[in-house]
Amino acid sequence: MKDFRLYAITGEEFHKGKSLVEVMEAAIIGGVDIIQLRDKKSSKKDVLHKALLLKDLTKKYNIPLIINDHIDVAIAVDADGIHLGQDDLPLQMARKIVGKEKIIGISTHEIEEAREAQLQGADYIGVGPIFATKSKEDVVDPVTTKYIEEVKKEISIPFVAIGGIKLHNVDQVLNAGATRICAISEIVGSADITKTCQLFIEKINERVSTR
Ligand code: 3NM
Repeated sequence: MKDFRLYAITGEEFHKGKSLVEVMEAAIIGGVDIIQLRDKKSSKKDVLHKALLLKDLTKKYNIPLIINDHIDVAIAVDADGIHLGQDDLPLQMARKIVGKEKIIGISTHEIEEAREAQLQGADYIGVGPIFATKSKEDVVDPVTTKYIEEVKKEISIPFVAIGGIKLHNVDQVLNAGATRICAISEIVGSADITKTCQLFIEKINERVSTR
């Protein structure tokens, strides 16, 4: 897959009245280069509707659209990939359904899960939650930046740090060796989404170019 730096996941509970497309477009303009539709509450029909809107948007800006969990929706709208948690369909089964061309991302919370995801052919892994987060239900305790260091040492597929990452603490995440950042609330809940993303990108570029 094409590399990315800033990954935004939808979180409509933070949108403050703005539309899904408005929020995600502001993020893309600010430098987000991959987006994920994550909706654990809506009906399948509503998720499909949102996926179609985001498919148009990501096509316009030529960036990948990833769908969380709903493999059928991902196929129906010809999204670029899917993202799965540890309790979703196992990677090998998902791969049978979506084929080799689609991106598959897996959430991992410990090194054993990261190893397994790599072994099974994940295209990237999520590494988190680095800090405490209220954006995900039943989330495990923060894994801290130590987990980034472990992954950095052992895992060769791309990884993206996630969970409680804000402009004020992203330096810690980058210092630990992450080169890709993912956020929900700090991006979609921001009063100035484009500016927030630009500041994230500046910080990522500062660190990553010196590595
Ligand atoms: N997955 P925020 S943490 C969706 O650790 C998600 O796998 C996580 O939201 C993981 O940026 C998380 O608002 C929530 O903390 C991220």
